[in-house]
Amino acid sequence: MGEKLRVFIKNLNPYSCAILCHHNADPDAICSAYALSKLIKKLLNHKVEVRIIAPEGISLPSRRLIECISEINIYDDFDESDLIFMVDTCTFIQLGTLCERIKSCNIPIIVIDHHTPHSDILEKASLLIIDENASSTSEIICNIFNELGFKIEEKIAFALLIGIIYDSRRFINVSSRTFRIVSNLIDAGANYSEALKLLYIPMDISERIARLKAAQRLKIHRVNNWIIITSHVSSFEASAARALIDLGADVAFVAGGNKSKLRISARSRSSFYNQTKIHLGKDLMEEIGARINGAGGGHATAAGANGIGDPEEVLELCVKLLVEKLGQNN
Ligand SMILES: [Mn+2]
Repeated sequence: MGEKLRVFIKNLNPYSCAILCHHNADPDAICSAYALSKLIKKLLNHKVEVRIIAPEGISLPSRRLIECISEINIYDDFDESDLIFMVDTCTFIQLGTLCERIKSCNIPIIVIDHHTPHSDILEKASLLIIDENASSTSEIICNIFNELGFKIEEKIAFALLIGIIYDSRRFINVSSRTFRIVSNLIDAGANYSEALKLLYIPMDISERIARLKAAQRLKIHRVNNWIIITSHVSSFEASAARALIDLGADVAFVAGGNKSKLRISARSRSSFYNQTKIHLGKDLMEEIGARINGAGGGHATAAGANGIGDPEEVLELCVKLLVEKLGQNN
């Protein structure tokens, strides 16, 4: 992959490059774009201008990131250039306001991504560097540095580490290959705890209070060996339900809003779903939604319903329904 990229860039010999990120660019997009900008400069013998462009802005964690790595400059508009890169972006639609312009331009486009490319990209791109087994686009950029024998400097290593941590959601579902790359980045000077600190976004005080109130008001229902928790808050019910799972519940139902605008948030531990096969969306919240003159649904372990009703009564109904489902399982 690295060699193909090197040959392509050397042959084209661009004097200006644009690296496009998807709209609301996340740390993986920003960090891979930053490292790629350094790589392009290493590949060419002359001075090349490289601009990182994030149409429609960047995400909150990305904003914290560029405050910390002050070298990263982000532009929001596209100027003519000799070569376009698209990183972490698998369809032109993700380019937001730049979509049509890029789609119809005559500039060569190189796509570097870890998502399955959309057909519009397959048709238009001059070179595709796709690795769907990679944890992140940052991981692919690391591989390219290594394949081409370029040293990864401390700042670049730090950025790439952040991209990998962010996209792998702190190393959930990664291969041994990712760990080897991360170990090399840390050896190159990237500070792991600094990277974690940078990605940590403190929770808003009202959300923390909602979580604490949910804990203060919780009711414990023990069914077989399952711990089912109900509680109510005025807002942040989804966050509160997640917090109750962290506290030790197997299933948590938290009501939010009020009688005329009731919201129920349901969460379960994945072990609960694996053992009982009770799908919170299909088996519970769809029915709860219908019973409270509203609608409900969601995923197996995270679901919700909206409607009308007394919070306490509806929570009781949730537990009753769940107990029935558990009974059917026995
Ligand atoms: Mn990504």
